[in-house]
Amino acid sequence: MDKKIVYSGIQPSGTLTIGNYIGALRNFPTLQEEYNCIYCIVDMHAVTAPQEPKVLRQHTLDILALYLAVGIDPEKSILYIQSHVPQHVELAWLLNTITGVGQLQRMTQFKDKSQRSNEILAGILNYPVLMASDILLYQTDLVPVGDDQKQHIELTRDLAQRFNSRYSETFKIPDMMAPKVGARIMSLQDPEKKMSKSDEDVNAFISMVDDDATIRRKVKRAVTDSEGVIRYSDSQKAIKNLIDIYASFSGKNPEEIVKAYDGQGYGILKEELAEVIIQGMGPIRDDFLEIRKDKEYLEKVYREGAEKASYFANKTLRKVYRKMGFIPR
Ligand code: ATP
Ligand code: LTN
Repeated sequence: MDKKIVYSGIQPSGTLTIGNYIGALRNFPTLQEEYNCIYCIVDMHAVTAPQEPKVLRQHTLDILALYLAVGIDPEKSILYIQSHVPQHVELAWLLNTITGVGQLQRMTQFKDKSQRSNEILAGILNYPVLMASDILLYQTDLVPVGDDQKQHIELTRDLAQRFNSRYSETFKIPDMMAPKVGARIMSLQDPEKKMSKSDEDVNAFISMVDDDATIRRKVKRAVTDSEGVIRYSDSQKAIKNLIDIYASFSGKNPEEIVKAYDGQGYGILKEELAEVIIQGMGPIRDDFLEIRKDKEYLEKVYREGAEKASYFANKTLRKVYRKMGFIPR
């Protein structure tokens, strides 16, 4: 039997955080041993928020370098930039014709993002339709993403089912795949909010490329609470989040960590947490800094990736056009 297809994407909307790493990126290289993996840099999604052109270019190449630094092998997986495969946008237009506006307005990410700006842009509303196209173009079986993407995956499944029942079997119905621990890492400054690379407060997140001193400083400044007790409980969200990060990097489970720090203060937990993060991120950061210098290699990877991705994307898109009644070229 053919290997299953895994598809995921990350937006070049900033420097990746340890939340992106734990919730998604970290699992990508392991998956390539068992599945046919396709990993994308979703630049068309990133422009739904204002981007400085020069910075967008840099972030796009940096994410590619990070994909490589965590161990994604371009010989095993397809690595490419979304805007290099225009079929994504073509399919998104077609899927828009079967998507309810009400359905899009109910997406929590849309509600959050539109509340924060005074003008609601159509791109933010349509964002999940483009994401559905990314996934459906490749007949994806599994989508490794963090918890925040659950609603978008449900919409993707819904659109695939709707299309299939209207025009006959065309798309595979994908499943979401979230990590057991760390599917939702919270902000270090506000444990009610998810850690986000586009947070204005740089102390709210640890970037994958922060240096050791910055990591120590940010962990030290992380908010805690006045209880002074180390417990893994929803009533102590900030500490719970620090324990989740600790667990993800150390491989220990939250109960073991609570036990190890029983009766100790937050200071020592934070100090050791910083070291655990440094141990986990340090080697990746160093590889990243080397890889990002090699512009020719990066170009080779994304060009070859786009060529491979286009082949599969075309195959699905031609089928979609035919089923909908368009005249073939
Ligand atoms: P932004 O903050 O710019 O809106 P983002 O970091 O939420 O972006 P992406 O870059 O597209 O969004 O996310 C890439 C992957 O990282 C997705 O699979 C997403 O679910 C996951 N992810 C993002 N934030 C977290 C988090 N705080 N905890 C766990 N996983 C996360
Ligand atoms: N919406 C996602 C990023 C994303 C994605 C995808 C993830 C765009 N297209 C396809 C998985 C598969 C986010 O905001 N994290």
